[in-house]
Amino acid sequence: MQVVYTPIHLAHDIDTETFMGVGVPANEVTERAERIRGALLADGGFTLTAPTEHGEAPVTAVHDPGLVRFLEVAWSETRAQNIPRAFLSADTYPNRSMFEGMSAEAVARLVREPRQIGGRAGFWGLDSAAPLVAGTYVAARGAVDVALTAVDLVLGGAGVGAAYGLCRPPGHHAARSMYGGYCFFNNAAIAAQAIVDATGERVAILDVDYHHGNGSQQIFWRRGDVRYVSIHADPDRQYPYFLGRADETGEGEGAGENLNIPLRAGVTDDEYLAAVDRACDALAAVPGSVVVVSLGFDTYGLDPIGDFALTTAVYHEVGRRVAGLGRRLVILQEGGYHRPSLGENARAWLRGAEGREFDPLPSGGFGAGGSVVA
Ligand code: OKP
Ligand code: ZN
Repeated sequence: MQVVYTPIHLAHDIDTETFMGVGVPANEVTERAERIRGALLADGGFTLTAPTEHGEAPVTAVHDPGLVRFLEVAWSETRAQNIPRAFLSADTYPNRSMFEGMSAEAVARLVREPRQIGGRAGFWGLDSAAPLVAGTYVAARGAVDVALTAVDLVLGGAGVGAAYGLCRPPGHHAARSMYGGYCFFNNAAIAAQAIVDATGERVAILDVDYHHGNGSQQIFWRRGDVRYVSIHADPDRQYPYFLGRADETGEGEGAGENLNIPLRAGVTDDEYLAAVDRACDALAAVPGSVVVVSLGFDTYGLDPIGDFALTTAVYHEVGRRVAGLGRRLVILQEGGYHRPSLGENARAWLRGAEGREFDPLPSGGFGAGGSVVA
């Protein structure tokens, strides 16, 4: 399988994030993508391909141009104001209650981007958990190019059945006009839109990251041409807290096109596979030839921010079942924060999707003595 990768992700180099106001070691770090790249190279069955530049048009097909402009200048604006900090996070968010009781006209007039960078970050941001540093914009654009190059490979007519985009930073929390949750641009949504535009077919997104992809859901909420199906931790106990429940099914043209499958803490391989089968039924019902997969490994039993109990073996089986849909697959990396297992879990999933056997490392999966395979 072809793996689209770029070292540009290294520019999004963060070591700290904030969690409930406290600085903590960052989860979404450069080592994640390097681990995966190392394990796939060591496997021998994967070929690394560099992305090609796709420009801004596919980004603004999905995102507000104002979000793009904000992300582009956010770091230099922060510098220009001599705000001493390792990364930018918002000062004030426009909480919905700030505008409570006002007419729609008043809200439309008053809710606008302020001038000060701490307010601008609040205007465009969901939370304080997506640290924005000097290289964030370049890396986020690079991740979009990775996703779109994976789309090119699959639509290219060379009979490619699946391609994997090693996107970093991830994307599924980013909405049309919002970044957050370690995500800046919604790689999977941009890919899905590009596939719709290129093929005129309906497209389905399967999101198997541990978290609900609120951004993908928002972008396609009223759309009849892109179905969003997600298996994730119940938002009653997990980020993003405010979306991801089973009764969110889409509206208008998109009514019935959004399927959320929230799961309890401690979910086992068997319970998870039952959810995958439900999701696959919903994907199989969509006419069209391509499925975009938002692939996360924060469902793994040892993940530091997840609470599922999945094993490496289940990823092979999930990949196998998803490939069993008989659709072309654009597989894009989202989360997964237990760094020692990331490479093996990705290798297992992608081998399953290719119809290759499960061949776990004798070390129990943590490969290369726990060091980054370069
Ligand atoms: C991004 B993706 C950890 C809080 C983390 C943000 C989670 C973003 C996950 N103490 N909050 O879906 O993997
Ligand atoms: Zn996640």
